Amino acid sequence: MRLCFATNNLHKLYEVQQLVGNSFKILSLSEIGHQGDIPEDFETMDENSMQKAQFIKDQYGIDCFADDSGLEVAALNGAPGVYSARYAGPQRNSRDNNLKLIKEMTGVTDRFARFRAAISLIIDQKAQQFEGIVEGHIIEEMRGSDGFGYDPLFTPKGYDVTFAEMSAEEKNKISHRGLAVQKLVDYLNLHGT
Ligand code: ITT
Repeated sequence: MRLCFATNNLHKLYEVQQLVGNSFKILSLSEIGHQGDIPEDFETMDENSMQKAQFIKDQYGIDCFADDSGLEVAALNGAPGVYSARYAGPQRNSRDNNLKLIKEMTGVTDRFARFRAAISLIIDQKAQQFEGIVEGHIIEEMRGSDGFGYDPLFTPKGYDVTFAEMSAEEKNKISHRGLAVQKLVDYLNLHGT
């Protein structure tokens, strides 16, 4: 079986390819000939991930899935949340985003945060959604060089290391995306696709 992963984020693509292994073949957007942005106009991850999957399904007629994800920080009332990619501005730069988060969290004692991933799948004219959440804390300075996005500032609950100090395999075992993709794989196995 072949499914397109409707993402322009190559880090997400890499993580999901590692997770899925040989269960099914993932087609990237470049492999199906898509270039450019995919609209994400809503204010929830569930709606945005469905919009991304539906956009590719409508344009190319191919079964696909999409991930919309982000970091929700309790002391910031859930920000950056659905705006995680563009927290510090439309340049969508991870370093700028991390520096802004460090600044917003200066002097804040409640460091609780969670990553959330919403995956939408469109297959055989049916839509399904899968969620993954990982809880943890925001540290004061960036640590580690693996991963992407806010990984250098996030320590998952029960760990001293950040996601950026873990291998992709270690991160995938406990991450929001890892948990959501596991549900996606289980669904596909159960439905014999
Ligand atoms: P696509 O929409 O093309 O998939 P994107 O990067 O724009 O790529 P999102 O709109 O879902 O994806 O934004 C997700 C942002 O949330 C991402 O750019 C990071 O800033 C952050 N994020 C999500 N998952 C993360 C993870 O596993 N580690 C670190 N940061 C993450």
